[in-house]
Amino acid sequence: MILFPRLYAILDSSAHESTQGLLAFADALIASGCTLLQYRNKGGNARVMLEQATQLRRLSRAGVPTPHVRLIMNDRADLCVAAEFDGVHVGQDDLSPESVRKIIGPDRWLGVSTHNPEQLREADLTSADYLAVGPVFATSSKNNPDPVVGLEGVRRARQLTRKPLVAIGGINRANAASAIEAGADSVAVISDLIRDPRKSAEEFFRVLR
Ligand code: 3NM
Repeated sequence: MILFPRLYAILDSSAHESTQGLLAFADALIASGCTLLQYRNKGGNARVMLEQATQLRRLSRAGVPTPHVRLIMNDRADLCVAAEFDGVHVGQDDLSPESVRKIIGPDRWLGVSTHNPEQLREADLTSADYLAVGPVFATSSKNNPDPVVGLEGVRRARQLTRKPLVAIGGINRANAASAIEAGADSVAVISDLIRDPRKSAEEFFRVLR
């Protein structure tokens, strides 16, 4: 069983105007102690993705000897390997967990998004290292989100798996603790980190202790 960080920061390329902005955002998160970051780029230009991912990898290895920073690639197993990332996160419409596992090998992390108990049960049977459940609350960061599952959805998910469970969707500093109390091991966040990542991450760590 892996020790899962409480805060899972998502770097969504659409929230940043430039690669420099994205890197500065990642730098601030790492400086505040964030050790698990996902690179998400639904724009889908593979060359841009690989370039940004490679720079993120370089950044995460530079500077002061911080604890190992894990970088997870959204959707793309090929780019995960190419950019020397630590794992892949897939949704229900991406490559299957087993196909991804063949590409990334046994050691990298594999995460799977689920939106209802049936999907969670199915994902629990795969080699996924962690499962996500959401959207817990309303979110404006995802196109066509599934119906909100609420804290009840987190509680239910907790009963269905022993894998690390990540709550996602509309999580902010005010409600993060409730997601953990409902059984999540970690919260994944886009919006509530964007304005002031350092301050926000520090506050997340405070409420998630
Ligand atoms: N996946 P925010 S909700 C990327 O339900 C993503 O699987 C979701 O962004 C799911 O923290 C979501 O801004 C968006 O709500 C999370």
